Amino acid sequence: MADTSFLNWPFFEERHRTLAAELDAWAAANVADIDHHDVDAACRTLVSRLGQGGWLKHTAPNEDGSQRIDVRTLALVRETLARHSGLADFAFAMQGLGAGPISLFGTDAQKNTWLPKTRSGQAIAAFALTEAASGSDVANITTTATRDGDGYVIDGEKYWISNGGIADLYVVFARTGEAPGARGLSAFIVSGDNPGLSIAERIDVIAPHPLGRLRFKNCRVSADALLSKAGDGFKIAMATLDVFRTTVGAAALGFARRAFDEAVKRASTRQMFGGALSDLQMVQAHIADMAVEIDAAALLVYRAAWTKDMGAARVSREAAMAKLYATEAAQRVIDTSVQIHGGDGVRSGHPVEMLYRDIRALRIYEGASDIQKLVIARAVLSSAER
Ligand code: COS
Repeated sequence: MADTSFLNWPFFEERHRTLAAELDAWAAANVADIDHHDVDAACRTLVSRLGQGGWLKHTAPNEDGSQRIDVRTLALVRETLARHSGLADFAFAMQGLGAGPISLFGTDAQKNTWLPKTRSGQAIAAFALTEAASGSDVANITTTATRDGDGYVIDGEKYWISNGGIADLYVVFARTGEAPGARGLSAFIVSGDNPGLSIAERIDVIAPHPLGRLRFKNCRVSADALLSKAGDGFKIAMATLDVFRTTVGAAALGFARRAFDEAVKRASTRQMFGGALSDLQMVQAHIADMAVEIDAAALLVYRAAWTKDMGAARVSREAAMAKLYATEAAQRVIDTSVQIHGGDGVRSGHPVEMLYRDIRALRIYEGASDIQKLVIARAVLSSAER
């Protein structure tokens, strides 16, 4: 098992330490045997196992409102799953992100309809925000939702939607036009079997997972599919990302820890120049750099998670710092681990080769690194103005 001394930091409680140990043992027994050749089937199996194992309950509060989302728990689960399997982390994360707007903004009826199913693994969730021309620029969304009788009709396309093609529910962001730009968007819950929703394209990427382009054509939803109020869509998206961006940093941290463990194992056992690779000071320097970056990333991730759990209304700055640093640092750590492994590091199917492919998208999705810098700079400048 990876270094767990960080669990003694003051950000954590005993329940977090217990959960991390139990999940590590569960993941070791439940994710390694899954065949990844059919990613849709693999994801369905993972969601089902994660539900049966009781882990998905952490992605959404209970229907009676007795439990809030605990961001430290979400982050620990993602970090732990990511050490074992990128796809297991993906399956868990998307249940959280897809159901996140319902957990945070849904009515009791909306929560009662969907959250028991996403928590148990009976329904797969997706977050449909991005479009071809509005990945980073959310205020530029062109998909429309037009009022029609007592409901809405959605028309347009959504691009790069994780779980697109296998999800049972999509939270869809569309322009309702209360005002130009960010203030004219709304969020809707759309069932995967809505006849107005189709999959226009499935997309293959370097770390395969279910991903698609969605087409909405005369897609009718009732008024009770609307989350919060018309015009609140942008804030719903940002508030959801405030929670989940921290957990992207946590997943990157899990990838980095695995790459680090593999590098240390390799450096200690590989014989070269009459001794172990780890006897060489240049290799020791790499190991020191990796160790520092991992601890720095963990501090930022769990600082952001703890701040949110302590009741902060907004953690945009902290979450952006956590995601930016942890994903960029993980890329460097994994690249160094590949280097320490030599040829084996680029052999298809080797753990560090898989990590090298797994990490790249994390610097792009849920707000590219450049966007995180924008969020951080805006927060700093606006507090300097005050
Ligand atoms: N929580 C609540 N409200 C928020 C918020 C948050 N985290 N962030 C912004 N808002 C509010 C602002 O306060 C503002 O409200 P008022 O109009 O009442 O003042 C409104 O939302 C618009 O905010 P802003 O002016 O910052 O919007 P911009 O269009 O400039 O966009 C960025 C800001 C670029 C930061 C935003 O579009 C973004 O995060 N983009 C990346 C999106 C992303 O992660 N895409 C990936 C999709 S998921 S794979």
